[in-house]
Amino acid sequence: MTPKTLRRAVEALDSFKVETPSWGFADTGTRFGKFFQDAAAIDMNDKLADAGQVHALTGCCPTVAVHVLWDFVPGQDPKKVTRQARQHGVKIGSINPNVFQDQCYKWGSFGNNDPKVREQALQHCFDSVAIMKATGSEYLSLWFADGISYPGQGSIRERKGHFTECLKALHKQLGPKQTMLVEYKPFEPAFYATDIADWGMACLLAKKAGSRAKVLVDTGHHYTAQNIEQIVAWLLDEDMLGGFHFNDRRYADDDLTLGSIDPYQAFRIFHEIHCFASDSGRMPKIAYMIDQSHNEKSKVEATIQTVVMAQELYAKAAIVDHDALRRAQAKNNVIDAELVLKKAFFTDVAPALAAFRKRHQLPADPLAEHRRQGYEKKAAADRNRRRKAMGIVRGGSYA
Ligand code: PSV
Ligand code: MN
Repeated sequence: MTPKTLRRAVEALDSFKVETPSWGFADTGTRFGKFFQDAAAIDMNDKLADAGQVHALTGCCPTVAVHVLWDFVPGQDPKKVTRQARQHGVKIGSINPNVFQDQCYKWGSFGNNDPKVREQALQHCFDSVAIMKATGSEYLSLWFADGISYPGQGSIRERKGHFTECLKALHKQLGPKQTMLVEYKPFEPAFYATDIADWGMACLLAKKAGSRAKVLVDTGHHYTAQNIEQIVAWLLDEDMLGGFHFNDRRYADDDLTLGSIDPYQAFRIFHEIHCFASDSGRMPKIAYMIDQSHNEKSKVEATIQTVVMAQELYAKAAIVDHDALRRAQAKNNVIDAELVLKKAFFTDVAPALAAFRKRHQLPADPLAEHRRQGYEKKAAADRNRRRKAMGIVRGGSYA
């Protein structure tokens, strides 16, 4: 790296934060079964401890995304959770309402044709805004499992109307510093017409809801050949990009570690953001989050691996020579323009990561340090002992 690119990359790393998901530390599975890990978090305190460990080692994950029904059992005091988070050196980040697992949502939540169910879903989201206020969270992150699985099953336009009304009502509850993120997904669990299937639908709904509603791009929620960075560029240009859920995929919403399949794609996404910042003179406010649930990899290790990969790709994208790119583009010099991107992508940014870690008194190799500390072994022993004391028996089929 040159002194100039080194400085640019370290500056970029200084401002880059990525949120970890509480659900990424707990036992999880596929719809065919669950495989348990001894070190998996049992409760909220464990999840926050794991998130704290990732932040302590990487210095870039100060907040934790929480899922309301998975993390906040009814009657639980959000202030207590906020205190627990602080004890583990992190803060509560995005609040994710859960309007998809209760039996009443069989036919949808905001898209349901029963006004009582829509009301129930709205009330849950209002309660989630109250949790935001109690925990000091800035983001309400909305994902809906709504949709229909067969042609003719429901009125697509009527469902769109219900979504518009509910999102508008929800937006009215937000405080001036709170943002509502609308996530889209083309498939699963509905398989014919998901109500918010793509970025265009999410963008239209967010615009109708109000100025504090933005789009959330989950990198796993696209068709295989889709050009995600183009979507990102359009959303940036419309001032509608609010956040990301990072993961990698080969086929569908596979929840693979970021960069494990296509690191160049994540680089190209980050490049669009840095390029927008360089053209407009302002770095947009974007909530970067991870949305991965690992079954085969150790959860904390996989999270550290993801964070380090995100930092690396973000730093590479930060050193793209925008002037050279513009010059090549102006002359329609396709090869040179492409090579500007390739040059940054293939630059070894290890010196920038080392400088960032040194400057923040972080371990030189977060994963190696995590292993050296024996965190996982200790967590497994403690959590197994507590499971035994609580009479939690795991095993068998999907639980
Ligand atoms: C849905 O697939 C999703 O991406 C949503 O963001 C959920 O909140 C999350 O996964 C749960 O893992
Ligand atoms: Mn997601």
